[in-house]
Amino acid sequence: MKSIKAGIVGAGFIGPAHAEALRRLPGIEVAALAGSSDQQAAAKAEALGIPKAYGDYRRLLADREIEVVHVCTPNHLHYPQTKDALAAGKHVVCEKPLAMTAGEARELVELGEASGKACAVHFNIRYYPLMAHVRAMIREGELGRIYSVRGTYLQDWLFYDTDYNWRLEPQFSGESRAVADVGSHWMDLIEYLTGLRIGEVNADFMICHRERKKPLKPVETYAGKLLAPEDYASVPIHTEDYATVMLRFGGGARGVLTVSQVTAGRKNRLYFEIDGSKKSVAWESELPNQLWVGRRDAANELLLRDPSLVHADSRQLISFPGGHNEGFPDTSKQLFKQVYAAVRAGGRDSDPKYPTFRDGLRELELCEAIVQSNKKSAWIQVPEQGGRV
Ligand code: SOE
Repeated sequence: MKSIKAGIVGAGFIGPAHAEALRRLPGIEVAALAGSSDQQAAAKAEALGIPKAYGDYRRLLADREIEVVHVCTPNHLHYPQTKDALAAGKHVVCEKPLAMTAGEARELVELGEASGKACAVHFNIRYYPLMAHVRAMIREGELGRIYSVRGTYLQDWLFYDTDYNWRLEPQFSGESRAVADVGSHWMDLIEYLTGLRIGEVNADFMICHRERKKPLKPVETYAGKLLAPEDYASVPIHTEDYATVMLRFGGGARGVLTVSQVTAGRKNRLYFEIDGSKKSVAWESELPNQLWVGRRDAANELLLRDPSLVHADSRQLISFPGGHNEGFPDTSKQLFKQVYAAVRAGGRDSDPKYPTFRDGLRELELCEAIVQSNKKSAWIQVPEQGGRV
């Protein structure tokens, strides 16, 4: 099998996670890393054992042996770097959000589809094996008609006013923070699982820390806990730490989502409950190997991830026997497995098995509707053709 060479752009929290997941798949070589300077890229590449280091991503794009580019930089760079990667003839796996605005994302969808290349967005939560099981349960009618969906995505890495990261600055991160950063995963997952589309949203945002203490040097995501308080300057904050969004789905189902980046003790917990006319299900990402199934007239169940107990679609995403828990790094591995199968088969296909740029656009459209709803304190319709260009 000829190995496919990947290049990673971005050496912060998620770039190395992409590299690690890729290395666990056969026939893929992580050949190059691009960072923010020659020095930083060389140091990171050496630490990760990646042979080539570039201080400018354009040099990685000019490297003819790189076929697939992973865009893992701060949000404001996703659009220009993805556009340049497509222009350089590469397949692209872009971190979420695909762009800063739905308008930019729409352009990338068009360019991506015209390119004939595989164009993926890293909505990795879909790839916890039990998510494929829930999706199959819903598709096959086991839950019945979906009445409602509730859930949360809670984190605590921005809990203190001394916690700081580029995600707090709208020019790098976008107009929404908590909703766009983690709510987007939840909404992507729920639409994917249920097949329902969110038609209208009504949102209420809160900023807990209107001022934060910004460190005098850059801090990688999740690395802020290591700094001492005297190294900070006070800056105003304009994006939400916390939000609740009511949801009206097409077909009549209702939902509610709460996101927070200031909930002590919740490290990175996506939770949902889906109520159907026959059964309910509940799942959380911090205990991803178990699924609660609720019944009215029989005992509830706790399904443990085990290849012999789950739907065939879920079995495809399982690499280890029951009891040998799989987690966050496995989700990226499974997502990349689908993308690289498409790359090996020549690129874009008519029914991609991974989240595409259209899914990236969909989340930006949802986030823009949510931001607007919070500003107007009103229900806002999500574009009818959401995700379409
Ligand atoms: C930071 O809040 C973050 O890294 C998100 O950007 C990710 O998508 C999520 O996986 C965990 O938290």
